[in-house]
Amino acid sequence: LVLALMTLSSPAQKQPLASDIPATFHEPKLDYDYVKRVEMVPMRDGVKLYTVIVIPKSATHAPILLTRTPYNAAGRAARTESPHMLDELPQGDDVFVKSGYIRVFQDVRGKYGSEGPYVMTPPPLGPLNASGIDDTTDAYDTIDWLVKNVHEPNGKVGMLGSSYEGFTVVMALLHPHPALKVAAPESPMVDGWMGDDWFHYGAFRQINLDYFIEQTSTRGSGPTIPREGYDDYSNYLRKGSAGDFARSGGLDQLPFWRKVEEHPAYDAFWQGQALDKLIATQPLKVPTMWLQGLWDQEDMWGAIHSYEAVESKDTNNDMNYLVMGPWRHSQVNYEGSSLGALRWDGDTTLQFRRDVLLPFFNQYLLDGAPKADTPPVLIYNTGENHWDHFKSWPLSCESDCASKPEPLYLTADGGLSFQRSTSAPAKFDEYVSDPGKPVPYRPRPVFAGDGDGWKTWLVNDQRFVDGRPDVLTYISEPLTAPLHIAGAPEVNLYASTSGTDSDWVVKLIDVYPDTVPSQPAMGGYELSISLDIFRGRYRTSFEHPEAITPDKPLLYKFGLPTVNHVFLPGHRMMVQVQSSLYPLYDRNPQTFVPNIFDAKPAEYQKATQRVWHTSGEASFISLPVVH
Ligand code: PG9
Repeated sequence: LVLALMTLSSPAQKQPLASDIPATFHEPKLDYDYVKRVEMVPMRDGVKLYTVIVIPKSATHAPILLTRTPYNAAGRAARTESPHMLDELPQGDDVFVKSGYIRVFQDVRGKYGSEGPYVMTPPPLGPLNASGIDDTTDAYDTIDWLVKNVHEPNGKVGMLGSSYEGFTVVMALLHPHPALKVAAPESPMVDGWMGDDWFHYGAFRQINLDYFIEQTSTRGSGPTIPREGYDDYSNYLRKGSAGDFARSGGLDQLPFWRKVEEHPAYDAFWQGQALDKLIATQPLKVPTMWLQGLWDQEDMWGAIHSYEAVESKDTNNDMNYLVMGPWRHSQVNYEGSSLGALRWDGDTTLQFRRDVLLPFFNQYLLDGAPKADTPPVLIYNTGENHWDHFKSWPLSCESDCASKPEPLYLTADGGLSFQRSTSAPAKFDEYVSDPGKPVPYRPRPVFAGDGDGWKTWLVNDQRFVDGRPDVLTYISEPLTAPLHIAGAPEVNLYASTSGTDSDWVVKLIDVYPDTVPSQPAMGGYELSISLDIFRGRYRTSFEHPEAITPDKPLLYKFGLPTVNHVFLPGHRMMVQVQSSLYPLYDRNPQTFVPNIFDAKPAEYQKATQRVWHTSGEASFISLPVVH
């Protein structure tokens, strides 16, 4: 009995709970139609890059399609967890998956799984980079490893990728590996100062401060700058200059932001990494299809300027190709039957990927594939709603084009005319630009998390600012015949400011008829087909900014983004002029200061802005009209 009582009162023997997580777990992948391998691929300096290789199980003698990314190779190769390669890989890979390609994504050095230091879009080897390593050597070493170490391939590699991934394609082209047979830089970041992500003609795209912190505060994906409110228009305004906003988010700890802050002008730092200039120093060695959207809200400069820079060296017309679709940034890899309120004739991105991109890649990569019937230039006609095939581009230019541009004058009565007026009723039109109330670039509230609002802002109905006292509007009579423009319109704005610095924004707009029976909501729509901003201090030199002489009409001459557009009968042409696009671009204080990033609150001053019509100073847009 005593023994029994002792047993009952002693504490129970402890039994640890068995873990529900086994020591190892193997996903049954027998029914998968692909195999995914991860390799750390060694570069010439010993640094290893994280590389995901997705191989169709049916692959024999297959080509490789390579993308080098700062956006997480593992994630890029895992859209869903699916046994089917078509679902697993990004939507835009569809045509390549169906054709049996091996797909490779690789983290650039320093991001996600890759070793080494990360540098934002690192400058090519040369005066700005003495390390012996850049994205050209990394692409070269990667391709070399892939063709030697992946067992199933046919030794041929194609590269493609959009935006930053497009930048890595262009870098690979500077000194391509012999196995790189074809390339498609999609909306590549090429010149961060002139017109891609960071600046446009010197005006800073301050919303990228979030990108700097996301990309460079950590190896993976970092935070964004905390906001006080929902509307970024107010959030940025409250902070002051872009520099103040950056400092409030702790960006002064980030070397890339400090580089940008130290180089607000187009000095050797930016010139030395402008890839359109570098790629044009020698003929292309790899057939290359430059492509971008006609409303590309991030990288509007890179593809078209690179294409134009190398075209004269493409003497046999068989290396340099241009594609411009009716797309937002990177839309080529998604669905393409609409953009904002605009509806296209079918899924334009799939049409392009299936009928143009794939045959082009197949020609160079698939053993025995037929020669593709690739048009040298393929551009969507955004007015008539169809693809146009051209032999060369542009169709209208000052020399070597069948048509010459024509000046479209901003007339004193708020009109537009191809005729220069001999007696203008007023010398100028004027407005007051108040940096305390900048013109929004899209309707407020500007919520940073609203991805769709960002992706479609370039096609917003511009009636949301038309009529503001700080926006000038010039409009033509309704057209009686179609008017085709094909090329880059050029702004020739004779303007004065009462300040000593100023931004000038010019929009070329297609105004729809008052009623559009097929799509009633488009009645009277003001569709911007080309717009840009120019920072006045760079009027005479992008490298050496100068204060503007107050109240003196001066010429501001700059190219607008390329268009292929027909203004249809019944439509009207419109030009709007304003001095801010906020908060996408930081405010010009309108007082000349050494560095706008450091402008003090008292330096932000109202200015009276005038657009001139007098005979020696008649403002016009040079329109690339096609006859
Ligand atoms: N437009 C983005 C980017 C490119 C290059 C540098 C920084 C940002 C992108 O979509 O990748």
